[in-house]
Amino acid sequence: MAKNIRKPEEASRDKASITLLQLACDHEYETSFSRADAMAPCPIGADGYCCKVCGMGPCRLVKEGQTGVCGATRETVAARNFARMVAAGAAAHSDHGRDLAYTLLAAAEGHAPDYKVHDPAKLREMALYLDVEIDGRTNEEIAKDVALKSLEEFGKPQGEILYLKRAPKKRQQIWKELKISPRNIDREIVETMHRTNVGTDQDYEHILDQAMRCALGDGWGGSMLATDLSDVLFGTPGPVISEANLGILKEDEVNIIIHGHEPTLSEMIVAAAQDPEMIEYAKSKGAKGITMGGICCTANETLMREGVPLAGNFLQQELAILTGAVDAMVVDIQCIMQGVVKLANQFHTEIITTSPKAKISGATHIEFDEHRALEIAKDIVRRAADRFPNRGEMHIPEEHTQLIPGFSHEYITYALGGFYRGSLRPLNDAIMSGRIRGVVANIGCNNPRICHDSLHQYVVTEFLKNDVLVVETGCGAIASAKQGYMTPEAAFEVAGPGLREVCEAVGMPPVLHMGSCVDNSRILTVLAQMATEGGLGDDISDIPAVGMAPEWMSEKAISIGTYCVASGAYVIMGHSSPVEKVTEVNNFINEGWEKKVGGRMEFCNDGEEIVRRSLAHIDKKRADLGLPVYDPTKWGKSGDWRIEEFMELSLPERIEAAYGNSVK
Ligand code: NFS
Repeated sequence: MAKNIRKPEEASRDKASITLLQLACDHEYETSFSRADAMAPCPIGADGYCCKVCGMGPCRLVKEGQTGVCGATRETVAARNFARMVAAGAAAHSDHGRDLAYTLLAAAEGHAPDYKVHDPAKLREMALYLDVEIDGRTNEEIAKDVALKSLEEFGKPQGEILYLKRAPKKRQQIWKELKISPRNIDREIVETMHRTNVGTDQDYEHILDQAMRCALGDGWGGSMLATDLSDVLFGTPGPVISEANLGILKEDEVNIIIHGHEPTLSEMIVAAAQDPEMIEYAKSKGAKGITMGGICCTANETLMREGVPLAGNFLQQELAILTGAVDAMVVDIQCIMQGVVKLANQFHTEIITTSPKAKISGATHIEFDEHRALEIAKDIVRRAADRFPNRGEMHIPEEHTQLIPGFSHEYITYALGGFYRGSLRPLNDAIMSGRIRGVVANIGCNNPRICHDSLHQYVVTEFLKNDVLVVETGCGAIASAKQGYMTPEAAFEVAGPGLREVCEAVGMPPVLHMGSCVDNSRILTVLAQMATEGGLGDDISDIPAVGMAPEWMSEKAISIGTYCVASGAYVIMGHSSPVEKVTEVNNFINEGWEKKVGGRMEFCNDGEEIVRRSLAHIDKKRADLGLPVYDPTKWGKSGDWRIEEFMELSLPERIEAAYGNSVK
């Protein structure tokens, strides 16, 4: 048994999770929290000193100046390990994008009757970037070519990724000069693996430049295509009302959790669960209906488009099973803990794997086939209903919070500028005037080495108080949703005076949910548009903005962080650095990269310090742009939120409050 077992309230900040962690302690159920307590991280690997790229090792470079059997230095080893993390993360995001392109192709060719083009406007926008002819052609004809062109982006023999031209001109020039413009998505991943193979690229700076090129192929390639293709197939998100946290599960309904990343099957399960025939079937098993809930980025995908409630983020996948109320957990790819199967065996829950790429020993495998998607989805829903009568004791937590997600970049420009002149101008103006001090993109995972949701919740609260607009994706977004920060009302309660005025004028929450982790490409698009809109410089690196993944755990987060840096952003990763102890490499990814691309990556696990560094960066960028010094006392004197207070005043006092001049 581990010596340092954390109490539930030390392991999570989320009340629903704390309740279930107490249950796990009482009944000795194993979770990622208890496994993390029981096993300290390997110190050699954690410091970046472990090399296992060949059979002469693994080499443990624990002494200063020590090299591997081949002579590789600590710097080479740490840079190789880092670059391989980027390659794995980029591969995961991008392969997800590729599958969506195949789905669009099948739909366009009539082989996948359950899918169609949902957003023809987005399809046409994609066509423009991918050089696909649109005049006089049907949606299906365009969709077929868009799918084929998208697939070419993964392996075309010549040229560069076409979406790079969505970046500001200056940024494209920087990439060109540094020779880090990705040529195609797969090639940069393969080349990173090649160069980090034993005896190949052995100059840490050169390896890390390739890591940036590989990551750019993710951000401006695989992920951006994944986002666009999902929008084309399932619709570009706009605001919807939904709820977050495990309290969305229902005692008297069949509860199905969809978990993983791809929207392809989960969208079908959502459709199947609404089918009257399926609802009748659930009733025949004694349930009153069917409830769907999402975990991880599948949750974000179906939330953004269909309003499917968020059951929780990464660290809540096992906790969902502990409720005893989940009849089936349907998973596809990425961020699915193998531990869910062992735990589910102690409950009535069935774990169903669906991806041809991902099986888990002990789980039921029902392979997804896009050609008969709805039929498979209905089978899965029936299986879940069949489990309903087997339920034992249930422990559904009370917590569930309202939220309004759906902030695609298209919707943000519409909300700010209207239908006919959609624009980011009001956002740039608000930043220029100082009403909004800057923007933070808070993204990424949970990590059981960190008190669950604690850093997400702390930093976001502080940013809002300091008039920083927060945009979010992934599990960070789910943390804020559970905290109640994704309703317009939250602006009245937490936001500083300037940000509150903007949120009130637009009717938007102070924290904008922009989707899943591949949808960080939406954030790149917003930043690129802000840079070209005018007034905030002419490149992403000029904007008073910071990106962060304070509770990161996945290699995907390292890829995201790296492409944000290569795009010019200051990025703070929380938790620990995989290269922290290798000073040269650690310095290179902040100072070295800053000299090259204007962005830098730092690792910091102290919430206060993350906030301090972020605000200092935002204020410095404001000063560099010649913008007024941030002064919260200038704002907050207008707005509907003051009406009640206003109505209690006498007429002269009202005039004074409104116009600032005294009337006697
Ligand atoms: Ni992103 Fe999504 Fe969550 Fe982290 Fe995993 S779900 S792709 S990797 S854990 S945010």
